[in-house]
Amino acid sequence: MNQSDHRKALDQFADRLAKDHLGPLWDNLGTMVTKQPTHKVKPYLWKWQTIRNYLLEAGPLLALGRESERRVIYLQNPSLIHEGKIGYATDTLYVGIQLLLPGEVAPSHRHSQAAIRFIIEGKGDAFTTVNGEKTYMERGDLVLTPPWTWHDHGHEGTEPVFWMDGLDVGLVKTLTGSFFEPYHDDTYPLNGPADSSVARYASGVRSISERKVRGYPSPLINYKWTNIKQALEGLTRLDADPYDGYAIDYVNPVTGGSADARLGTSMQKIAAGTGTKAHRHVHSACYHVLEGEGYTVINGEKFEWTQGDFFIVPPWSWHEHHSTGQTDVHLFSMNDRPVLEILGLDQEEAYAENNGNQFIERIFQPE
Ligand code: GTQ
Repeated sequence: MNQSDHRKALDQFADRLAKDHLGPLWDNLGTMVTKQPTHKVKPYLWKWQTIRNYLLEAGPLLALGRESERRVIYLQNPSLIHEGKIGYATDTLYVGIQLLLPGEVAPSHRHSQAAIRFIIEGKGDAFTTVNGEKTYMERGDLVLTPPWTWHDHGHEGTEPVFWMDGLDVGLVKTLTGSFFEPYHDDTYPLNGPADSSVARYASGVRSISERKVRGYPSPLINYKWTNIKQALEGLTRLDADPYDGYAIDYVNPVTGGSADARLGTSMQKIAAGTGTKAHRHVHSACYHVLEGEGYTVINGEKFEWTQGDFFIVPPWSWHEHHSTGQTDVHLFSMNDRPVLEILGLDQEEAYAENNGNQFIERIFQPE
């Protein structure tokens, strides 16, 4: 057989296999086992003022109740909508921004997705209850709602409260593990004083009454901004990480592992006028700019941001952060690192060229 007859015979053979729902690995190994991660997730950036204005407009439009349990507008990554991935910021992560008005109740429910909340505007008079522990939410706090815990939100103050919701929606969907249940009442009964876990754990110590507490989920449900800020200030006496600046992971105080077992959460400080070198890693991340202004370069594209904005760093994408204002930058981010790490999949690589900084080829324009 000459070469083209040989190829034809193999193709005909493959066609016969396909009719019996079988396939030849020799034609498709490279598609299945790619040399590097492949995906369709593009970076994107959303401006805070746009989101905030839409939410305020939705305020009087939408009454909270069992028909519409949460007043949330989610980030839709335009690169994923074509695949029908509703509410996907990345293939694994979801981000919503929630508005709760004074006196409102967002009724209690639970789901198998892990959820975190990062408070954008709030003075500590709106709260979430998590399995009966009520925790008040202030700007900069990270609140955990571990998988399958009952949670409702309420508001005892006078000003609108905004926060970021992060859930592992895509991950759980891929793993076909989604379950949801409404509670039979609007609110779940309280089981003790408000913020008892903050009292017991917030300083990285443990009350002796907690010696028998299991490590899962994290017994601490609210990581107060005042404590996190202090931790970052402490780090600034040391050298900044070349890729992340001064950065912390939120951790479970019993195990030292990720605060939420599946959703990774970090806060990084990029000191005024400084920047990082570029690197890439398998885990993807959704960023929220808590404070400051600057830009992030992602695969050669410049994303300029100011306080309140959100942006996406897709998997295996070169990225570096730069502060441009007079004040320090604080970037909060959520990622899928804990899951990739436990599966042994989170590789990391430093950008080698140009002393570690990318050449800027494009400036991001919204679609
Ligand atoms: O507040 O419980 O953005 O269950 C998405 C799903 C918020 C919540 C979201 C949720 C919630």
